[in-house]
Amino acid sequence: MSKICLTIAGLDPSGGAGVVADIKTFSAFGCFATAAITSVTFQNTMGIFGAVHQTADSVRQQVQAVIDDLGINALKTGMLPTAEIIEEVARLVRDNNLTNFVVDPVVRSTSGFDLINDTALRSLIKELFPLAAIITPNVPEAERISGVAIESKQDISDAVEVMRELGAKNVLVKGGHLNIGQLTVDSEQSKTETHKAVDYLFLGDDVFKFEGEWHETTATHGTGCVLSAAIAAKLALGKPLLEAVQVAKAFVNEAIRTAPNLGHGHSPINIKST
Ligand code: PXL
Repeated sequence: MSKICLTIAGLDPSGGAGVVADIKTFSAFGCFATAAITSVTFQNTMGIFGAVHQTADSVRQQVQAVIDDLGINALKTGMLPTAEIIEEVARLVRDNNLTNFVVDPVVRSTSGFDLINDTALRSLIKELFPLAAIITPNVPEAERISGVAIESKQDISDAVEVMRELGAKNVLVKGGHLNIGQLTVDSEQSKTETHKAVDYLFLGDDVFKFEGEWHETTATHGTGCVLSAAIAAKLALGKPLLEAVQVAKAFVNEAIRTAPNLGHGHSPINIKST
């Protein structure tokens, strides 16, 4: 029997981020994809030009229809633009005892468009953090949520401590934006600077470090969406959180490495079956 995954997120009509990216990711992992749309955005690889948000009632009816018929093995949230939608999602998760819940605390698009307002962000923290199996902020998101300016590993730990005080259980901080320069000495004894994309997973009392290769690329549109969807898919398949994150990280790395370079801005990444 297929495992059912649900994404509750925005529509990016150009297909790189939001529910389209999530659906492709769920399918790539062999799960059956379902989707509820929180906002119709107008965008392409160059930027976001506007959005029309759904009402809380629209989101409730979309999600409830899926729950009542198919059931859900795992879900993720992406763009949740209003406090009303967030409160409704929290009610749906609580009332239906939904588990394997991944919260991607989407704040801003790669191109700099605000995808949530301050009131809604406060509500997302209060309502959804305690319900989530894991939250997956990138560095700018972790900074905005925690109020900690992040420049080092210690800053990340401090930010995670604040996020845990705010109700988060497990936290994956995506360090792609951190760009930690590391001086290494190559075979010719000349110094070259290399970058690593380092993510930290705070899982219970443990911290796991994931070092991915750093891709000097602008093809990063939708990476956060795909990562959180991949984690949800593995949880739906019954895998533990650590394995889910490991596999999801490798999946995104490969998708960035083989990105198709479409459009004139930030290309989408290459979501394909494993
Ligand atoms: O990656 C954040 C994100 C989430 N959801 C939607 C988006 C974006 C970024 O562009 O468009 C719909």
